[in-house]
Amino acid sequence: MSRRIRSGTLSIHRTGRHNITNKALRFVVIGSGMAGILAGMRLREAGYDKVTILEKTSAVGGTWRENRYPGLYCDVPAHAYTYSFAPNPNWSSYLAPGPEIRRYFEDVARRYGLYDIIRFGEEIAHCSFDNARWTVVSKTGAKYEADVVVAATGVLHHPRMPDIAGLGTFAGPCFHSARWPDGIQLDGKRVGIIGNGSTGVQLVSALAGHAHRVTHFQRSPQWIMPVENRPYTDEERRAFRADPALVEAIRFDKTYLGNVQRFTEAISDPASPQMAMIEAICQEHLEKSIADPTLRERLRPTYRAACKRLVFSPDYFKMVQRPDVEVVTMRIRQIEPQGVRTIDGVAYPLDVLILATGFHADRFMRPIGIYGRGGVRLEDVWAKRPHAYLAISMPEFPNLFMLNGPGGPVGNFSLIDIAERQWGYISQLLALIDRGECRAICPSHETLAAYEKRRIIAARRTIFGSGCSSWYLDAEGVPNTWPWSYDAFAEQMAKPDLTAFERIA
Ligand code: NA7
Repeated sequence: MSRRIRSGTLSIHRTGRHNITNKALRFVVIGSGMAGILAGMRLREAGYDKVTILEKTSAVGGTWRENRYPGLYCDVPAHAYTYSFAPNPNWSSYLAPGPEIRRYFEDVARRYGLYDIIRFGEEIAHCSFDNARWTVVSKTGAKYEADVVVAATGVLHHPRMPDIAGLGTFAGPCFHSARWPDGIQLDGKRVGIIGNGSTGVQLVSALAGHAHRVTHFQRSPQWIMPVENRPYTDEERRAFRADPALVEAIRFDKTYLGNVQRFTEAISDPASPQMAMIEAICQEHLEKSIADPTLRERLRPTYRAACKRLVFSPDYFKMVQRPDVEVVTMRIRQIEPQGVRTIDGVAYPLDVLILATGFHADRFMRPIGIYGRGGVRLEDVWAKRPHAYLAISMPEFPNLFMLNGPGGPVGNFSLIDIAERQWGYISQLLALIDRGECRAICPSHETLAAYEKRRIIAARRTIFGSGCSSWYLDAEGVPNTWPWSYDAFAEQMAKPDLTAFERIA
C-alpha cells in the first residue's frame, strides 16, 4: 500500500500516551472485552478521569467470557496474546486455555482499577452525535454524554445458528458452542458436533475419550496447521517471574514473529513462496498423520490453505482416528428428535448436539443504533458492507473510534497487538482534541472512498478471496480484512495522516 504519511503528523509512542491538557473530556467505551479493557486502561493511564465503560453483561472478558466450551484455547502463543503493559509470567502453557485467559482479563481490569468505571448490565440501545458530542442511551434508559465514543464491541459475538431442517426438533440438549449450558454432562454421551472451524476442532479434541462417541459433521474439510502445545513447568514460571526478559524472549521470539510476518505476507500474496510453505506444511501434516487413505481424502479440502482461517491443532488428526470418533462428510439432510440424518439416509443417533457453526462476523457494534452527524444512520452507511477508514473511523461519525473494526487485520496472530497499535493511532487523534485543535474529528468521504477502493481491490487478491466460504467474506464475497502486510499495518498505525481527516471546530 502507498505511504500516506505527510508532514504535520504527530509523533507519539504507539502505547498511546500523551500529556493531557483537557481532563474534562468525557469518554464512553462500549464493551469490556480485550479491546475495551485496553481502551479503559490507556485512557486512565493518560490521566482522563471521565471514562465510563459500558458492558451489556455482568462480567468482563468479551469472547473469553462468551465461550466456555471444553477444550477452548487461544491458538496464538499465550505470551504473545498478552497486553504489552501487563505481561503474565504465570501462563500455564504455551497456548493458554480459555478460562485462564478470561481470568487474565479480569485480573488486568482489577489491577488497573477498571471495575470502578465499568457499568455492567448496560446494553446500549443507541448513540447519537449532535452539537459535537455523543449521547449514549442504554436499554435500561440510562443516558451518558461523551465527547468521544470508543466501540470495542468485538467481532465474533453473534452466534450463527445453522439453517438446517428440523433444528428445533432434537429431543436432547442442542446449543451453540458460545452458549454453553452450565453443568452439562457429556461423559459417556453420544455427542454430535456440527462445524469444523477452530471451535469444532477444539471440541472434538476435548470430548474424544470422554464422550461415549463423538460424531463430527463436516460440511467442508479444513486445512489443519500442526502446532505444539505444552505446559510450562513450575520451574519455568518461577524463572519467568524472576526475569521478565525470559517472557519477552517468548513474546518476541523470532520464530513466532517470523511466522506472523510470513503469514501476513502470504495472505496478501497467494503466489508467494511464503504461502507455498504454509500449504506444504498443511499438506504434509495431512499426508503423514492420517493412515487410512479414504479418511485422508475425505479430510482433504478442495480450496487453498489459509483461505478459511487456518485451524491450528496439536491433535485433531490423532483424535479423528480413534474408534470412538467418526467424521461425517455427507451433507446433513435434517435434524430429528433422535439425532442427525444425512442426505444418503443414514441416521446418527445422538444424546447431545453442539452447533459449532460460527458467528455473524459482519455485525460489529450493531444492533446498536448509531446516528452520526445530521442523523446519518450507521445501518444505512453499512448497508452494502461494514467499512471504515483503516478499520477505525468513518465520515459523519466524528469522535467515534473502533478497535478491531471492519477491514482490520484478522488471522492467525494476536489481536491484542493489533488493538494496541490501533490505540496508538487513535490516541494521536485524541491528542488533537485534547489540545483544543478541534472538538471532533473524522475522515473525509474522499479519504474513505479512495481507501476502500484500494482495500477491496487488494482484498479480492488475498488468499481469503481465493475461492472458499468463510467468515472473512462480506455479502459480496469480498474479504472484509486488512489485505496488506503486517508491516504495512504497523506503519499506517504509527502516525495518522492528518490530511485525511476533517476537523470539526
Ligand atoms: P467458523 O470458523 O466460522 O466455523 C463454522 C463451521 O460451521 C464451519 O465448519 C462451517 O462449515 C460450519 N457450518 C456453518 N453452518 C453450517 C450448516 N448449516 N451446516 C453444516 N455446517 C455448517 O466458526 P468457529 O466458531 O469454529 O471459529 C470462529 C473463529 O473463532 C475462529 O476462526 C477463530 O478466529 C476463533 P463451512 O466451512 O461453512 O462449510
